[in-house]
Amino acid sequence: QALLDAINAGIAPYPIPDGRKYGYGTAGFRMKANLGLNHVVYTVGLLAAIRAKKRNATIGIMITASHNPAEDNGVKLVDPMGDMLEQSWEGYATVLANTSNEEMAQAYEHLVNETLVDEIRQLQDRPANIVFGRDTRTSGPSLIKALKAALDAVGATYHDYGYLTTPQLHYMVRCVNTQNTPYAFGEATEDGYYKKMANAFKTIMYGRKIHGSVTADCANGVGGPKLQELIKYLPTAAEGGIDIKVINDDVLKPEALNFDCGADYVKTKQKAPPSSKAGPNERCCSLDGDADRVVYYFTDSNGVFRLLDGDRIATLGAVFLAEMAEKAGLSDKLKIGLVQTAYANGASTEYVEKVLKLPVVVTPTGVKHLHHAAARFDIGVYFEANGHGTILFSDNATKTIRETQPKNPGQKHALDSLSASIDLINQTVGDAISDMLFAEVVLAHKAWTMENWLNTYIDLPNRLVRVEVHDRSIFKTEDAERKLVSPKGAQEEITRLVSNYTKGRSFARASGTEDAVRVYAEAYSKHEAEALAKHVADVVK
Ligand code: NG1
Ligand code: ZN
Repeated sequence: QALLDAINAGIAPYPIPDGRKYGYGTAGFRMKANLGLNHVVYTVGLLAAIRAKKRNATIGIMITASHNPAEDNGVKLVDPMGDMLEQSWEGYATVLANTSNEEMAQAYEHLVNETLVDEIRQLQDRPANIVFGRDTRTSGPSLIKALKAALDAVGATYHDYGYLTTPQLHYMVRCVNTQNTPYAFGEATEDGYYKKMANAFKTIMYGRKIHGSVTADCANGVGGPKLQELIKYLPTAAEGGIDIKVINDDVLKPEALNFDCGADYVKTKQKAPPSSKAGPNERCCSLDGDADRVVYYFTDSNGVFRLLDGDRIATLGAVFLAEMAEKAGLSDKLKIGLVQTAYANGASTEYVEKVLKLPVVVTPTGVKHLHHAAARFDIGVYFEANGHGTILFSDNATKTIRETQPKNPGQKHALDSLSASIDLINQTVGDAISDMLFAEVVLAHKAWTMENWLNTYIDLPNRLVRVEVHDRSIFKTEDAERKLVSPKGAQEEITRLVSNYTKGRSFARASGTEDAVRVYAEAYSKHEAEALAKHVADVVK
């Protein structure tokens, strides 16, 4: 009863504003921070404690709203290996968030009984340990206060990391939970994170040189100060390292966050942030507000803006890893594959299958689907076109790479590069800073300019349109969202339209984050891609 009283007392300052409904979506809870998010965060604290007992491990909580406007915020849970919360628990999170203050203690007790049903006594007595971090939004501190109130109420132990990027928090969770095991991931400190990455970078760069500088737009988010910190650990250009020009790293002006800058701006607007001073052919990249997404771009000699999105980073990574695996003599032992969604440009898929001769798996939209599919390869490369992605190395791959004895210097270099890649890449989740360093390393290895990278294949012209519909729930898909099974007859109509276009491909699906249906179309020419998109949009309207 003391516990239940504590829960009730703790949540008293955080009622649900009238009529609010919350849902744990693809990226956790996300909304305007002043619409009762502290209530939601409190319930997430309660759930995290239950989850920690259930898994007998440390659970992570990240407070961020990524690329959303400055007045938004959000919260998500991180499972023990640094992966996203298991899907079956998203429903519990939603139920608890929508519980009124009066019923909170009861709901908590009910959830404990339901989820810790197996060996309820032992599990209840287990300690619950939680780690958390937040981005730079001004609503952060008050949300952390609500979170701590929940954790104190249920007697959980916790560590507050303060400011972290989302992928840094994922890294910490995995480090804490793998300490003193054969799978130790690293030291669970920021210093440990930077050292691991910088050491891997130095190994993989041995004997190579990065040409020119890279301008990194940090969306005026938490990635700015963190990237500045990492730079202190990296060799400078003069020392054979890297020249990173950090821009948009102002975290003191809250309203500047994600405003006219950042990965989402660049990808959606298809242009460089106005603040960028980079000249023609200069390498640029943009992170998003919590630094889990990155896209590259440059302006070519004709002044045309060129975007190198997640598809391009994925193929770049695959080229490099396949080449290193071959040089290491491990091509037969390591099954390398790429995971994409239906939004990946058809030319990238063809390039991977026909030129690189690697398998491509297509999954539904949403990072967790891609992540799981990638885990089935020895080396699984996955990226969404928007720049969120990473590369997974299986235990078998890690062991094979680390235990193979090189027979000549070439093989040794390849093995060292693969081994360092395992450490350079944040395998828990997409990490803009880590992905950026990896892309830089690969470009240096191949001595590729931005033009070279762009010319590996030519994107098919494409068009993405958002269609407002009366009820998007009637749009049901199969085959990784590429075919509609409902409404009846729609797919036949789309298939017929597509057959009229050279290299035509199109699909429609309900968005998981907005109240709309998205139609994607690509074809041989820009004109055709646009016409196809328009016709398919007419079918779903
Ligand atoms: P929806 O709204 O379900 O299409 C969008 C993005 C995804 C992903 C999620 C956020 C497109 C076409 N879709 O999903 O790639 O980033 O938001 O998790 O860009
Ligand atoms: Zn993000």
